[in-house]
Amino acid sequence: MTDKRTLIAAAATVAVLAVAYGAARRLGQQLEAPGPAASVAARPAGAANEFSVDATRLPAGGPPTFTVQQGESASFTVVAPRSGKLAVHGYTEDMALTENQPLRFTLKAELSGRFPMHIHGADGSHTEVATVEVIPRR
Ligand SMILES: [Cu+2]
Repeated sequence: MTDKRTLIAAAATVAVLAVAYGAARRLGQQLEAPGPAASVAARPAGAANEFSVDATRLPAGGPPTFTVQQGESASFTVVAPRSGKLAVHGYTEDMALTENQPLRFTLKAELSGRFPMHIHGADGSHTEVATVEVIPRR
């Protein structure tokens, strides 16, 4: 190796080490920097909005109410005692429903208010199985 090449190699090594040292210092400062503790515990929007109702055995107190904050999404699973259609009036079109087969769907809670979830049975029955309550944004 010539002296010139040795010099270039040494300069390159110094440059790489300088960049690595700077990066390590910055990383160390980030790790030590105190952050707001609350942000760690913050719940991601919509994370807990999963609801299910087994309409083959509704609770004695009546159909459940599922509460969602306006702007969030919610997922639902419904098991029905009869085939037909399921609708959340004000939110969804009729969705095909097969007896004892879970129907899963998601909606984005854009409108606030109370919205009945009905089974429109193929036998002509009309049964409320839940209410979706969307709490208005403040
Ligand atoms: Cu209806």
